[in-house]
Amino acid sequence: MASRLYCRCLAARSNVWGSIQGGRGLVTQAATAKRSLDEFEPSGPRMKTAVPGPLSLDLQKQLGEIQNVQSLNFFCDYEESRGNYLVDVDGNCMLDVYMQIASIPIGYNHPALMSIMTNPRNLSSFVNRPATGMLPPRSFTEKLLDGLLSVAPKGMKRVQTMACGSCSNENAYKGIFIWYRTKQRGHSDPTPEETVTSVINQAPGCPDLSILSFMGGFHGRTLGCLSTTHTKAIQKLDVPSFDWPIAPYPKLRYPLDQYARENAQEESRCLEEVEDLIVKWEKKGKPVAGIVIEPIQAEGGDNYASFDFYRKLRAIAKKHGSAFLVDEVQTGGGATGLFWAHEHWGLDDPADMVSFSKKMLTGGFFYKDEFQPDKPMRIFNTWMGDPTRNMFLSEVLKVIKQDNLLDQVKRTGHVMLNGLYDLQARYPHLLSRARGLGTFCAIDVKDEDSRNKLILKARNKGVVMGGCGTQSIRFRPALVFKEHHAHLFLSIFNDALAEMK
Ligand code: PSZ
Repeated sequence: MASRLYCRCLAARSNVWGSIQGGRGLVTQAATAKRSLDEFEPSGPRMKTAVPGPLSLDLQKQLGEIQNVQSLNFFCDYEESRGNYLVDVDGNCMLDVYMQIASIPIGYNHPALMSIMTNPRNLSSFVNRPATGMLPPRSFTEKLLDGLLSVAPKGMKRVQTMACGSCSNENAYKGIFIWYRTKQRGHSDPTPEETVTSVINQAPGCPDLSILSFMGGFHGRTLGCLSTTHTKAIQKLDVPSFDWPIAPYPKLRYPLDQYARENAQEESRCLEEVEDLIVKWEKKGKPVAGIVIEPIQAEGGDNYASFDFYRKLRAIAKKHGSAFLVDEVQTGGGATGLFWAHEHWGLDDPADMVSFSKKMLTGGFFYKDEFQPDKPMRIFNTWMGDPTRNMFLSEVLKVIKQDNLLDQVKRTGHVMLNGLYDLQARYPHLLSRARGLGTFCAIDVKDEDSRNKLILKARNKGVVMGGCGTQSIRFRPALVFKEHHAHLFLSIFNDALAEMK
């Protein structure tokens, strides 16, 4: 199936690329009728310079004149990048197991996505970005049904698109607060006092409600979300914050089977603390309207809790009348082997809201019926997403289905995790705590400095990886990352490890 798809799309695309690019790059490949992912992309990394190379450094200097470039790694050549391989401006071709911070679902320049761009019937969608809350295009509902709602988590038939992960969570929180106040009042009509005070940031119009979050969680950097983000000081420093409760997230000891009893106790301790905090904040006059949590704390260091922990947390939210919001911005879209990571938990009582972005290509959140405000423009902004992103997502979902990519993820994830176990046995002084679900894997390095060195070493050997937490390396390949890519990655990673002192 995969080969047929690539063949068809490349052929369809070749003319357009030919006229735009004068026969360079992708067109040359189309002309020779490459038939599969393996043929579409390079057979392995190809390094010409250290990374960043001279051209990257030059461009970085230029950009540095107009903005902060301290987070910049290197400049990329997206036209030349293919599948699992990212090419930089110096012509280095690298196997990408980080994929733009976990946000590329089916690899670079996937023909199915290129064909959306080259279809002349889609032109007006790209040229005229609509205010979808007021003036959506004809196909808007159909595309949502065909795309996002075809993968809606259990218990949810409604979805609101947004631009990015932060604004998805930000609006989900607002939906929770509106739901909570409507529930408290018994209806949604404000008193005259509420109406007046809301405009001047005072109670009762702006009530003291809270969202409970977890230490080590990351939910975005906008002002509301930032109050629920607790990863690094640099993300929070100097910015005012809400006084909202922060619960401890379980710190599990590895290997898990060896510490089953201790870990279960640790999870119970955290759940007790959640209940205590809910009671405390209620007493303080800032009731917990909602609980937000990631299925795996990603930015915070790929921290896991058991499925049982999450089921119990869901029950606690219900017991106290708090909404339960699962942030699947980083975990959603298939990388854990199921489309949504929280499906692994086997909840009887579904979550109330699920937010997404990254691999879903559009931000947004699914929600239960009762979380829909009954008045217009309570959850609203200019674009509320982008219909062209929904078009891309529909294609991605087709490819996931046609090419059985979730099974692929499970198979590759198996190779990755076993390979990481082997490496940690071979380099016990450097590596520990290999962990993962599907290809959503991570490993710890002995300290932050060694972790950073290892990432740079591997990059110069042709593998792009990312860090998370204080000393972890996280793996976030695309869903088209196959077993042979995993073997290749493990071998290069091994070479980098062998050179570490
Ligand atoms: O440093 C940063 O701002 C980063 S690096 C990776 C992310 C943010 N991830 C974004 C993210 C996320 O992982 C979870 C679980 N929730 C929300 C967000 C925010 O999404 P964006 O970045 O699209 O606003």
